Amino acid sequence: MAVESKELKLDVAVIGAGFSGMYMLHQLRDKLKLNARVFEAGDGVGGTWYWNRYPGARCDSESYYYSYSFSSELEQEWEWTSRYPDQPEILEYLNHVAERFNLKPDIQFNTWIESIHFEDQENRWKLTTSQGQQILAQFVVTAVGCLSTRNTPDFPGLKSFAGDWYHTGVWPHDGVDFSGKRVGLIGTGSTGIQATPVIAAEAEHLTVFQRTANFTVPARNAPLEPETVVDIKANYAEIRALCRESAGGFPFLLNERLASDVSDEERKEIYDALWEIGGFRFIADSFCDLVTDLKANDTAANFIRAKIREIVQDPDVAEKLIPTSHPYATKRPPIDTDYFETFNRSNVELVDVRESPIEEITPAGVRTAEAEYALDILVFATGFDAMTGPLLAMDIKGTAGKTLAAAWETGPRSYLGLQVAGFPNLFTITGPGSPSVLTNMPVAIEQHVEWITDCIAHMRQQGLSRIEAQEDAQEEWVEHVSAAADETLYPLANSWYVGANVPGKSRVFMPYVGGMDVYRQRCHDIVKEGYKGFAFER
Ligand code: NA7
Repeated sequence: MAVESKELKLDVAVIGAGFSGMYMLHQLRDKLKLNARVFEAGDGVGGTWYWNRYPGARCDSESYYYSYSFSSELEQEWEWTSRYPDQPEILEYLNHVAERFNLKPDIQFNTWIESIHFEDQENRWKLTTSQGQQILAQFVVTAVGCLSTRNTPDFPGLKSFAGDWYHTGVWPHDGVDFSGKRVGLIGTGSTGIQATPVIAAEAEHLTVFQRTANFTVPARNAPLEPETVVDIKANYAEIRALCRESAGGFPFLLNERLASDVSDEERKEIYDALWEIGGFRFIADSFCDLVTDLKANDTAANFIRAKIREIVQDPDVAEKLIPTSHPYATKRPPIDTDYFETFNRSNVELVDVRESPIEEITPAGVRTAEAEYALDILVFATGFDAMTGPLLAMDIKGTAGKTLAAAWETGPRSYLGLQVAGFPNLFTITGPGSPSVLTNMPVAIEQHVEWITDCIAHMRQQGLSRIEAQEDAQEEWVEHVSAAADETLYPLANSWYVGANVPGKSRVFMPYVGGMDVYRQRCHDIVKEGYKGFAFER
């Protein structure tokens, strides 16, 4: 690990050592030969996969394409063991990458960046760590992830709880022993849906507190057969090319048929077959209008609702589990292993907190408007202050001392999700306004890292010292991001995509829904047009 020095001068300071920060470091240091260092709050690499160690934590993208594509040696030597990699395996992979590319000596761990202030005259940033260390850098690249600032609802009485409580996003490294315990779990997003069956199998009793019933389809996880691994490795070039060409960064193109193109019977057969295949194929291989046409969406939503009624034995519990508040996939669609089946267990209870809200946490457990639930352990699977949270958690001040918080008072504004006007030489990997969370993340990350690398290389070659997104280009992009969202059903849901999960957050659809393929082309064209929308200075 890099050693802290009092005032450090860098070409580039990178914040965060997850998928993005690690690849960014590799590009800056090993390709451009720049003096770069990564600052990481944790004591290891991995980002999301370092922090989210909750039971059942697993990726929803399949292992063979939820990985870096930049090194064919890496993809040939690494062996994934299951269809969807679990958290320990992804963390092991990321540690392997860090070792293989000798990244750790240039990552400063246990370091929280408190402030990032622009020094206008010098065209450089001054960063301050929580330990008081100061760093001067020409460029700053934030690689802080989209879902890394935890959302812990401020329930009255939490401090009085006599048991132990945990947020899934900062799980103890040596795990939590649920055996013989009465456990409460708040939240039924992707995390709660993954954790529920695993905790239920271990705990004496599990109470799931659900605010919004969620759609989920089976993941159908399984070990990867040796022949499958051989086949994947033989076809990696094609797989990666498909990932780069597709709208979602997946190695399969969206089916182009409409839900109305087929009869009711055929549609049911298609959904039945995809339910068996599992995972995001349910969306990609069914119909292309599920998130743009409410009638089409209803066909998928009603199919899943019927499945819930079929799986869950108690009809009252089934009705509570049936989502009615939003169209399918307009909240991030989870995939699961035995989620609905878990509610057939005698040690699992479902509490609808929309019907009877949580009023307080008591020393003994959780008290809703109707009853008190005695608990030994409370798990918050309550998500994140998504996309803007990790950036606003730092005190970022751009030109004329304007803070990022002020610039984003009414919601995030950026050019391509890569830069913010008024914040020169600051790049935001998978920032709001880019496809990010709507894609297979490593694909979006690699595209941003490579674009930033090329941009800095261009500046060095041309003797340019400052790049800044232009207000008018930013305005146009913000409008485009919002118009693209308005063509879909996404804005109908109270999701973290629009910030609805965090009280008081401006309601803005944050990721770019126009597709990774379209976005990639746009970024490419902008470079071809002489970095249109960006201003440079010598
Ligand atoms: P999510 O998807 O934001 O889910 C959080 C869950 O917690 C969701 O069910 C929320 O209900 C619930 N929640 C949040 N605040 C409260 C309060 N105050 N009371 C009761 N319930 C609450 O986060 P995840 O960690 O599951 O997933 C995040 C992403 O990580 C995921 O989408 C993948 O991309 C990976 P709500 O639906 O808001 O009513």
